[in-house]
Amino acid sequence: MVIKELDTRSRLLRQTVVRILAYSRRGHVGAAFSLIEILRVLYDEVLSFDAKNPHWPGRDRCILSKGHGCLALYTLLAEKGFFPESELWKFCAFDGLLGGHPEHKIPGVEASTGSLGHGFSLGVGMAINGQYEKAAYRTFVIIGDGESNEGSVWEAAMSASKHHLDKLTVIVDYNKQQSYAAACEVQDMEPMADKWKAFGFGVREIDGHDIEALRSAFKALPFEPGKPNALICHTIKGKGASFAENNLKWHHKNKITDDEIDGLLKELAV
Ligand SMILES: Cc1ncc(C[n+]2csc(CCOP(=O)(O)OP(=O)(O)O)c2C)c(N)n1
Repeated sequence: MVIKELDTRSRLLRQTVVRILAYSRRGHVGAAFSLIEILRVLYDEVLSFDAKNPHWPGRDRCILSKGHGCLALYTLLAEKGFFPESELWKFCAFDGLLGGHPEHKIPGVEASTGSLGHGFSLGVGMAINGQYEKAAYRTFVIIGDGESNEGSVWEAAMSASKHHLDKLTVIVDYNKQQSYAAACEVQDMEPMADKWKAFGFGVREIDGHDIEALRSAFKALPFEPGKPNALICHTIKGKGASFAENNLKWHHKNKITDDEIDGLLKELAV
């Protein structure tokens, strides 16, 4: 799988994440950088939403189940106007809106996540509700490959397939890393695509940093009418900063230094 060079927009979004870090000095950098293109294409081109009316009933639902990647989500939500940009600079501050994991009270956040393995079940519930109400909205849930070790993910998958939830899409941020080891060493999820197929999903695999591939995958939904969708995105944890890529030390950072901030910004220069 060829991972393409990052374009200007992707670099600028990552720069915003780094500017947040310059205030907070902490955060899950690798998990956020892995996700930027997935969230960017969703919020720029795919999701229906009204940032000034976040609970609009017709909105598409989008849940970041791997909630520790929230620096990427907050960057997009602020840019779209769900809350003032100034909140970004108070990430994890006592007087700020944005904590280290997404909370439902934050405009644009559909579900509180961070305890891995729950977001997909919540999304299945929302999709069942949409089906029951014959609503047009779609539901998207982003999970991690490490998160997929949780049995609850697969209970949700069985239920999604039983109910033929073809307006539901699970997006797997498949960066092959966990918090403190390679995903295959902790609990290998291969064969990933075959697992989702066996659970009754229509499946597509793409490079999760390739904007065109993401666009065309979302346009192709549902992959197989009558089946829920699994979009497996091959990604790189820490994508965009060479020293952070696939480097477990960048899963979560405490006490980020000025030199580290400068190093990140240098690599993300446009
Ligand atoms: C139920 C639960 N167990 C453990 C953790 C601790 N934890 C936080 S991130 C993480 C790794 C997750 O890996 P993955 O889903 O692949 O996400 P990545 O950071 O690689 O994008 C773990 C185990 C947690 N948040 N929730």
